[in-house]
Parts: sequence; structure tokens; C-alpha cells
Amino acid sequence: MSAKQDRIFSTPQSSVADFRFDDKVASVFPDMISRSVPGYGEILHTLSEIAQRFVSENSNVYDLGCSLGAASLAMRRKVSAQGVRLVAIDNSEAMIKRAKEHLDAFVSPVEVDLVCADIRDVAIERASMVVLNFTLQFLNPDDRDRLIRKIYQGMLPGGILVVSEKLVFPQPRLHKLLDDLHLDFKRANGYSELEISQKRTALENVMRPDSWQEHQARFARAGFEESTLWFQCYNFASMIAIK
Ligand code: GEK
Repeated sequence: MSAKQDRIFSTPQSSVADFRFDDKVASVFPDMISRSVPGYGEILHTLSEIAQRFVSENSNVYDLGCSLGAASLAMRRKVSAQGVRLVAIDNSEAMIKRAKEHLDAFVSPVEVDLVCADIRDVAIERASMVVLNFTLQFLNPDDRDRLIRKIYQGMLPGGILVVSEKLVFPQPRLHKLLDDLHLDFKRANGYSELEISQKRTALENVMRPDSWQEHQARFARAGFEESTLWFQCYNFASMIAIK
């Protein structure tokens, strides 16, 4: 993966525009996400482990909001079942273009369909595993229930949904502590105060995280009887729900 360093917010901007997954972001994305999201590498590793256990013969696997395809690559590494189709979807053309190069760099018997589309418009069918790795938080909150319900309906019995997200916490002191610890994580990874504050402003209208309680209630409303948090580092978490 590209090692180009993320310096997008390093110089003062007179007015900070809303964050977009454009070419500038796509070109530094691996560096940006690994320096911003605690546990990102561990989550990818565990997606491989889950894929090995859950992806079944003649089923589909979905990576929704795939960016450069890191989750697809992780899942594909451990899929041994025959007749599997992996569908990776993102609505950023810049991301999809680069994702193709990343996926083509590795040989695998599992084919990946890279689709440039809005995940709200794509059909989910015969899915044994569906991944939303830090994508749901970018959807309009009013659309989230519909998407999770559509995923549930398109999943095979025994299939697994993995949703990784930034979380908010209903208790103000806990929320502040976990947010502060995350900011320290970013400082320790070399982000300046200016970069941190300008990125925060850029994301304000674009990324609206939910609490674990909201996620759990949404899984239940969609039909999932079993869901749990399996990973948390500060205010970043990954959840699973089984059909
Ligand atoms: C990873 N999963 O590396 N339809 C399709 N794509 C969307 C939509 C939408 N409605 N909204 C946002 N996206 C990746 C990281 S990044 C997370 C995912 C982050 C896409 C958007 O274009 C971007 O590529 C991705 O979701 C979110 O495992 O940057 O924090």
C-alpha cells in the first residue's frame, strides 16, 4: 500500500470545507486511516479470521464503503470456500480507481467485483458476510435503519455482519475521556493541533456517530437476534451481528 503521508490539514485554511473522499484523500488514505483510527490493523486482521469461519460455499461477501479495498483484501486472504463472489462498493470514483490497483496486486482465486455506487442503492443477495468498516457513520442517520434492514434481508441464515464505527457515549464524562484519549493517539501519531482541529471541523457535518446502544437497537429492529461489541479502543469499536 502507498506510504504517502497525510498532510491535507497541515496548513491553515481560511474556511474549512466539508470532508470529501476525493483524489487528494484517496492518495493518502492508508496513512490517514492508520494514524487516525485506533485498532484499524487489528480489526482488519480479525476480518480475515471471521471470513475464514463464516464465508460459505456459493455465497456473496460484501465490503460496503470499501475505500481502497483493505477489508476486501483481508477477507479474501482467508476465504477457502468455493464459488464465493466478493462485492466491494464505494461511491468515490477516486477510491475505486485506486482500489483496483491494490486488489490487482495480489493473486487470489476469489474474484472481486469493484462497484462505484451508493451502498443505499445496491442489492444484497445470498450474503454470508457483510462488512461496513467505518462507513455507516457517513450515511444520513435517517438512512441507516433501512440499510441494516436491507442487509439482514439479503443475508443467509447464519451469516455475519461486521460494523466498525466511531462511537459516542451518553455519559458526558466517559465521552470526554475517550475522546481525549483518541486525540492523544492522533498527537502520538504525529498530527499537529492545527491538523486535528481542521479535520474535526471538516468532518462535523459529514460524520455523525451513534452510541453502541443505538447500534444494538438498530440491529434488533432489523431482525438480528444476536449482536455484540467484539473490539473497542477508546471511542472506536467494531460490532458483529449474526442472522
Ligand atoms: C477500510 N472500509 O479501509 N455509498 C458508498 N460508499 C460510501 C457512502 C455511500 N453512501 N458513504 C461513504 N462512502 C474502509 C474505510 S472510509 C472510513 C472506509 C473513514 C465511502 C467513502 O467514499 C469512503 O471511501 C468510505 O465510505 C469510508 O476498511 O475514512 O473513516
